Amino acid sequence: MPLKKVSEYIRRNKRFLITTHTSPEGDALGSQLAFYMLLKKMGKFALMVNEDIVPDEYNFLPGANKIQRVRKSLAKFKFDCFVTLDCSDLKRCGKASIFSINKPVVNIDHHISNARFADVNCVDAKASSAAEIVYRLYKQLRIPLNKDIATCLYVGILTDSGSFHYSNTTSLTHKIASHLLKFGLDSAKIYKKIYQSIPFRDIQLLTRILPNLKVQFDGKVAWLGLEKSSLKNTKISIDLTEQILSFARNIKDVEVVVLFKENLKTKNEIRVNFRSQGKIDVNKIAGFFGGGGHKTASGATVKGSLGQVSKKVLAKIKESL
Ligand SMILES: [Mn+2]
Repeated sequence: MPLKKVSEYIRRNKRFLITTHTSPEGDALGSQLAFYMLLKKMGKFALMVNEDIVPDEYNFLPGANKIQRVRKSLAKFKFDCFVTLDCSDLKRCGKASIFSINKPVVNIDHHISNARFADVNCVDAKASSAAEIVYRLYKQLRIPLNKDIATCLYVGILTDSGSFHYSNTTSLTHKIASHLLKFGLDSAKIYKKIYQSIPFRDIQLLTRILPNLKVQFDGKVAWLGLEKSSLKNTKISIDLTEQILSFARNIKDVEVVVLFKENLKTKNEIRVNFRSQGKIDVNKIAGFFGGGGHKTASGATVKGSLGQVSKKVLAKIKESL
């Protein structure tokens, strides 16, 4: 992984546009903000531009208010380099990808399915998170950390490691987290802000959805189909997908969890999210349907109705059980 090459790129250029994937979560925002602060510390000019807003539970992240939404007027802005964080391909950054046209692109990521779409690809599928790679960049460039930077990096690692319980959690993950906590972070408070701030109405919505959860293939697969009508006129502030998946993951003997969700914007299109306990490579299964991600967490967007897509995908999963 060419950390050195990225470091050279940073040293050589002055003005950067930094983005991450659509529907950003902890690692997307944590790595983006920490990378932004790295550039600032080096006296560079940088702009953070995302397609989507920062979700409420991540608003406490230092610098979150500096993230801008994609808009036309930004086209006037002059920059030398386009950087993506936590994106497995250029499409994942949504509308922000228009800024990559005719610019050198740097890709900092940890998805095994990463398409190596950039001029400099800094991809390590063994890293727990994109934030972990940004942490290594700080080391490589000898830029000292502070409490704000440590908070962003910690949140990236915390969320992508499932609060240190997913199989991507290694002794190195804990070692880095340990170093970050030394900057006076309140880990209990951070956890509460991200995971224990669910509005009651969202819990009520969850209790209406969860009865549709099913298990199949000797209880090895848990899955749920979500129609768009069940979400219509509902304000949801939680990451519903993540909540359902992590709940179903706790079922005894379940190896794979799948969520099928009717796309709110596009007709006849289903977003499929996979989670695996480790035995089954869901990156491969998602890859079969044109998606990807990690071995234990992945996703794909598949054309068809809820019934058609779930049938096809469940049949594919059955093959790998
Ligand atoms: Mn990530």
